[in-house]
Amino acid sequence: MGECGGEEGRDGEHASVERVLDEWASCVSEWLQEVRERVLPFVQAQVGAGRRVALVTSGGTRAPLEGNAVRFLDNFSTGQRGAASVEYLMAHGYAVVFLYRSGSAEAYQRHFAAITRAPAAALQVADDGASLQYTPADRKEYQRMVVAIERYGACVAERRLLALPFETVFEYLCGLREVARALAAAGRSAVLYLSAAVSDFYVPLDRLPPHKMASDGGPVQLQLQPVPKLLGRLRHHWAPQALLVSFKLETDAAVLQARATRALHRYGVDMVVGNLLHTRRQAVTLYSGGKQRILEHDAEETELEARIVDAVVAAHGRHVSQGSAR
Ligand code: 9Z3
Repeated sequence: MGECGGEEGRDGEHASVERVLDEWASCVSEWLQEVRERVLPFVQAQVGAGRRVALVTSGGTRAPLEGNAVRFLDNFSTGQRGAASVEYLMAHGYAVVFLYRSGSAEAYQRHFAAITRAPAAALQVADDGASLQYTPADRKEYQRMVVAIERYGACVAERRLLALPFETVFEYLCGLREVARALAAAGRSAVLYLSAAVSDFYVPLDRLPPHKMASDGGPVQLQLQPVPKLLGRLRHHWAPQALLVSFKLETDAAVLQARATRALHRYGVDMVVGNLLHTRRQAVTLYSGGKQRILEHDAEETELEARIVDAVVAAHGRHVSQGSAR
């Protein structure tokens, strides 16, 4: 998967990365304008209130294969990691910008799914006709939902969560630049927590067939372009003072080790959270400052994301105090 992305390797690529993003930005201008209008006042309000602010990216990106797209190149991710992490960051007092793939898991609301999955017998229209009664089958699930509803209500009232849904890899990368630049105002109080699963490849917009590709003309050949690498832009240009936490997903443990270490050294990432596709719910490895630490899911009641967020918040505390000691 893409390095959401890495440092541009050669001189002169900086300008070309920005040019590619500018081109995409003009294609998603309405969406981006809305992001801009919402994110700037949000960040200013949080900085004014003296809060730490996190950007959490979540879910998979999608790249269209046609102009009027019926087919897409999509990245696997349920959004569970990102959505859960938002909740734990909020519990630590952070304000959060949640840039997530529409339709993937949402912070707090993921716990309400018990209602939509409930059998008809568990749902009844109340006597007043204006509300629903829900009889839970699973007590623990119900309690988690009640807590989530209360916390969701509190974070809406406190205006500490800004949720921005995206669809395509173009929206994601342009949105990432926009939000990161806005977060620069928070200096070292900002965290970039990049758990979205980002496509490595896309078909350039001017090479997309305008209409649905015919299936009766034999094999179709696709030429995929690599997605520009953005970690270097984030680190050195867009939000240089923020704590930068990137995620790495691989299917081979040796490759994971090599690529996670490379992201630290080559791109100046503060922490890499490494995981393997099939064990990502059981364990992650944290790589930071030449050290490695394995976090395991060891208690039924505690999500692994709570432990990841604890480690990130501790690292962020050190990051903030190193800044004030300068
Ligand atoms: C991750 O590694 C996330 O932990 C998962 C979470 C996507 C595995 P779920 O959403 O899964 O809970 O189902 N995210 C980063 C994936 C990615 O694309 N990483 C890039 C890479 O590996 C770096 S940005 O090259």
